[in-house]
Amino acid sequence: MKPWRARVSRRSVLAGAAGLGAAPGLLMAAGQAHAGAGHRLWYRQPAVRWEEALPLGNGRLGAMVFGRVAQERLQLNEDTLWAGAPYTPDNPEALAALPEVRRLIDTGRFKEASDLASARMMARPLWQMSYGCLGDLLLDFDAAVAPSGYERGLDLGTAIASTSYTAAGTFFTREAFASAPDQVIVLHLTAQRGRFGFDLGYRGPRDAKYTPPDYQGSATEPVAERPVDWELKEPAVPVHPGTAGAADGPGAWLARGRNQSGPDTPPGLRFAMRVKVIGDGLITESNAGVRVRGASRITLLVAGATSYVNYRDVSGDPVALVRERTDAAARQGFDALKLAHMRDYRRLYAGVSLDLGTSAAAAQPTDVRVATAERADDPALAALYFQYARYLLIACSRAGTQPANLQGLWNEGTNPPWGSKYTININTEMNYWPADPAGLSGCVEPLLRLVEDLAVTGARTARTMYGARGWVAHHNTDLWRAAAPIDGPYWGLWPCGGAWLCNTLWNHYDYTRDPAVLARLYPLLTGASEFFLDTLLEDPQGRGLLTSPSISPENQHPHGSSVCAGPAMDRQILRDLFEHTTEAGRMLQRDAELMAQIHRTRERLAPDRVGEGGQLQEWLEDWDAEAPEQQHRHVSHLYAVYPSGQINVRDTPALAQAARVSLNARGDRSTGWATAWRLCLWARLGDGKRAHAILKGLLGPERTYPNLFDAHPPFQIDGNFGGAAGILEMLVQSWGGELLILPALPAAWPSGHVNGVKARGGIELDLAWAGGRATRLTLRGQPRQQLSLRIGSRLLPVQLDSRGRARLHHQALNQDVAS
Ligand code: FUC
Repeated sequence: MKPWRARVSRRSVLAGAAGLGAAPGLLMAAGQAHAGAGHRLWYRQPAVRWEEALPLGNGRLGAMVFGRVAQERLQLNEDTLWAGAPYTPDNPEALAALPEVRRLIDTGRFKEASDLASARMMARPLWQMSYGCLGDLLLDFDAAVAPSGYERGLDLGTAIASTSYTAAGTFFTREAFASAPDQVIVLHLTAQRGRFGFDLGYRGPRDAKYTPPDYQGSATEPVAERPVDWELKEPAVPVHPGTAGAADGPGAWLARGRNQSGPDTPPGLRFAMRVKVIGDGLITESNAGVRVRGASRITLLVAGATSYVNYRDVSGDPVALVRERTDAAARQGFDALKLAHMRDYRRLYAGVSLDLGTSAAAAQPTDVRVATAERADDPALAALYFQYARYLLIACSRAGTQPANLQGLWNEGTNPPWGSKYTININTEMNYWPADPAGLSGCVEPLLRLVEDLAVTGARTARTMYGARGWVAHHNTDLWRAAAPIDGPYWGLWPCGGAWLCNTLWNHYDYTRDPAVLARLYPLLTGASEFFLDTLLEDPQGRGLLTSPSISPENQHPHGSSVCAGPAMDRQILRDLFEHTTEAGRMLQRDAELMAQIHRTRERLAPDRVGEGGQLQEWLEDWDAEAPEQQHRHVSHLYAVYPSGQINVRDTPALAQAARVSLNARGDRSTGWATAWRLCLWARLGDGKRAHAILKGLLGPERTYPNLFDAHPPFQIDGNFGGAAGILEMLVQSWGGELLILPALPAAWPSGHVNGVKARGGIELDLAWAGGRATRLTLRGQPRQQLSLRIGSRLLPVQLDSRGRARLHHQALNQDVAS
């Protein structure tokens, strides 16, 4: 089998995109990359900044690939390498302070309530532990010559990153992927008509300075216009003090280290990274690294692990793991590893396609498309962004791994923004918004496991800090499943993080209708509900049951604090939580009395209110117009519109109109994730034009980095996932017992198709449209399953056939259109 063919036929390019048809070792030819543009990011220059490098991941192990010529850099991550050790942050003083904090809130002394909560009710330590990184592998090449025909890319169809160029008459290729079946990162290098050599070194976890929040990506410096430094090398500074490395058998090198300490918490984890080099040429190892000379074909196999077993057990043996994994991979060899990787990856990625039309911009390198996204008409970039989000979720959240954190899996140093933790007052939930609709139900399992852990740690928090049954989690958690309020009352004194996670998981159940998920969810839902049965308070003015103390996430009301009772979001989240719990109880025929109590409590939650300005009130009081930050990024009180469906254009038009007023006041542009939320909200409200305008801003250089990572800024992955959910929400929606076809289709996407996406009730669908009208709809579900389709203002009942299929053509879909 030839490892490389310079001329690639159209057929084999497509086969490459489709995965298994392609010969292992096959790369796309330079200049032909755009043939697979629907599934490919590509560039004409190496990555200088971290946000230009291309991410690989098998759910657990991640790498950022820079594709540099004089020195390749693989920046590594392992999803359990966090700071600290198992710890208990619950503050026993909180229980005594609770009645007084509530009393101060009741009497309008919000600032004093916040000060008292700050002194007595916050977690100890006040901050959670940060996610870290596994350091870098640096390959210093022995002959660096300015190349010609340079190209690098990431094929989403195969999850393989590639780099190719010619230098001094030699044609060089590199391919890299993160294998889930074999638990290694693989980097394969070849040379034709020449040979190469390199020195492989390792740089341990550093306190890398993360990109400052005012970084504007290619808005200020289009990457394509920057002079390319082919000689660029980063200094191989010594590995950090806690890390030691040594030769570890033929062609192998092993690093061992300890994690960082965290706030008031000693380091409790050991980690290991092993790289094994196989191939031709002379391969020699020393304690400094591995040296390769005179090679034409080399494969690097990289494994990383920590001693983390679960949030209370850190007794694992990472050295044994990385030795086993790299040695087993070496026995298989590159071609077998690549084939197994593609087979495994395609199982998750294939099956969902999206075509929103194309334009001249689609032939450009990805960084150029981002730079021009707000000006040029590039519908295919939206489709690429959607598929990239699917790629990213597969890469950072697989059954058995940690869930996607604030940066998914990818983080450069030991001091990431917001600790790269799990912020559960929006960000973690948003990470999973597209999972089920976009056909990736298989990626949700880590979130379910995280909530199972939180239900244990959060029960201790509920007992210790509130004297309550059930479990609670506030606005953040970490690898150690800390559940107490952190950072300060302004951000942390919010008891609904666990409840929102439960609602997110309920959606997962509702899309899949998997009884095993329902069974695991039930105790989590009842526990989350019980906490609120014990802690909800009667509003002194008789408006219903309220949470107290709480906040409307991170937004200050006009009375000197964010601390308050009964913000709209809490009441909305609890309405969903209680409904999901009783629905689960009913289906499983469990705990009838408890279910009746939960149902009665739900009825007594204070309802949503419309304020003087016609807006949906963010707080129980009509404070919105005087709140200091009118364009605040969080739109917490619009939770009821999206992701929930409590407020919608069909059943609650007056509240939906109030939500529009609130959204208009907040503005369309915000941080990355907050822009994506606005996109989802306008789509849910049926305004495709507005949603599309917001999407263009999200895809532009101020909110998207050259590697298509979302820019909060800095990089935060939630915007990628929220953006993908929003794109799909413009085409297909599933709420209120209906399946909505093209509910917010913008004029900019007159024709297209989306195949393999999901709707509630275990439905899969393929949809095509032309001239802004649906032309074909195929539904797959259970035999004889009944559905309500909404197409425009028309409701169309459909029953699937005995095989669980239905096909609707143009005529049935457009009966109201005069022919
Ligand atoms: C919440 C947001 C911030 C940021 C942080 C990680 O606190 O308000 O914008 O996304 O999470």
